[in-house]
Amino acid sequence: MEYPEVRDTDPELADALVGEVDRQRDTLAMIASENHVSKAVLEAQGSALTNKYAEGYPGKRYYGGCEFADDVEQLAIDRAKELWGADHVNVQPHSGSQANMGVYIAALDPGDRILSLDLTHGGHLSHGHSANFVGEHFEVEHYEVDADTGYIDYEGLREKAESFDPDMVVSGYSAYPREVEWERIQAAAEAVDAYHLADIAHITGLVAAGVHESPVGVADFVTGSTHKTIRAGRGGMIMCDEEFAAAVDKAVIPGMQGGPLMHNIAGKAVGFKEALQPEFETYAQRVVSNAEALAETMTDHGLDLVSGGTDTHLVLADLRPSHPDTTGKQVEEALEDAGIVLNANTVPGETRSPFEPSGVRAGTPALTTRGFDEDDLREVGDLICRVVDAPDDDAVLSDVSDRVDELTDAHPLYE
Ligand code: DSN
Repeated sequence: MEYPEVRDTDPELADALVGEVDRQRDTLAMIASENHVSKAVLEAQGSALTNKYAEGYPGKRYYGGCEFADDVEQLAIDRAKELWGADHVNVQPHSGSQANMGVYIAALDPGDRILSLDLTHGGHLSHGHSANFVGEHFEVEHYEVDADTGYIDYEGLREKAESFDPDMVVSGYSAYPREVEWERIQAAAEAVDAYHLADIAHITGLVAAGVHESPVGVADFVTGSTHKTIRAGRGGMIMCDEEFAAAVDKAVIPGMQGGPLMHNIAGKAVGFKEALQPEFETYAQRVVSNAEALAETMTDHGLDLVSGGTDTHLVLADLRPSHPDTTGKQVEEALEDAGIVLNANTVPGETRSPFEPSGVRAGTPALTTRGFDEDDLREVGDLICRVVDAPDDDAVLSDVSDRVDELTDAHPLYE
């Protein structure tokens, strides 16, 4: 990946592109929302479709010259339907947040009420944080995880739904390590005549592979991003029953977007085809077993994991019980120095600022793509714990960095 054309015209930019490929090759990508897409997905995203405007939908465009754009979008739609079993799929949202925006536009009026998980308990900005457009345009109330178990407090959710009387309940999370009980949330939403939006951004791949229960056919709307565990082109998508299809399509365009990013939709189509192959199920199972191995190692080392472990692709460690004087940010920065890239994260009952939170979140989708197995993840867990114990110890960071070099060499990327 040398980008010779870019180097010819813009060497400065080429340095950054090559630098990023090398960074990904030489470090362990453990940000739970990241993955390494295939070269085929990269190629599709870099195609001439970036030049094409195609407002509308396959067969009903506002512009001419859309025959190949139609083919590409239809392939993405058909493959998504097969992967997730949805009646209707819109693959045009530019991101997971915009997929959520599309659903709010389709189903709600400004000022309506949304009940969603608190951000510090694992939710997402686009589920109604006060600094987000959702918090500004809707009345938002939050449910939480149970303080003792770290699992969603389903009973508390049901009670909040009864007292708050929301128009929509949002489920699906960004930093929640456990299987979600979609049916219970659906029942709570139905009891107060609210819609249910399940945002499976993080677990699209796990759901497609049958490794996590699917909310499709349970919730009224299911949204997702397409580049996390599903490992396709970057962006978002909305799934729903036929009864909401017209409203969703109208919400996406003209409701909130103009021209779809056809090159990204091509990347989505390619990644979806890859995910339809039998190997993808094995991949998704390994993502989870690798996360379990990581969780066990961190727990054995004395770290406190929210909910005590994981059923998914991520772990969330609360540093306060074991390392009260160490923040997630310190750990994130020290680990990055040693070549392990994860993120500081707020934890349920957070007592610090979101800029210097008390937890760290780590995920296994990208390492699993590189071929890391459970033994590797046990070793990576050990390396992480060594840094958590001594984030300021240069000798430790240097040791860990050497071992990261060996691990990345043993699992090459984008050869
Ligand atoms: N930024 C993503 C994450 O890390 O969870 C969600 O949008």
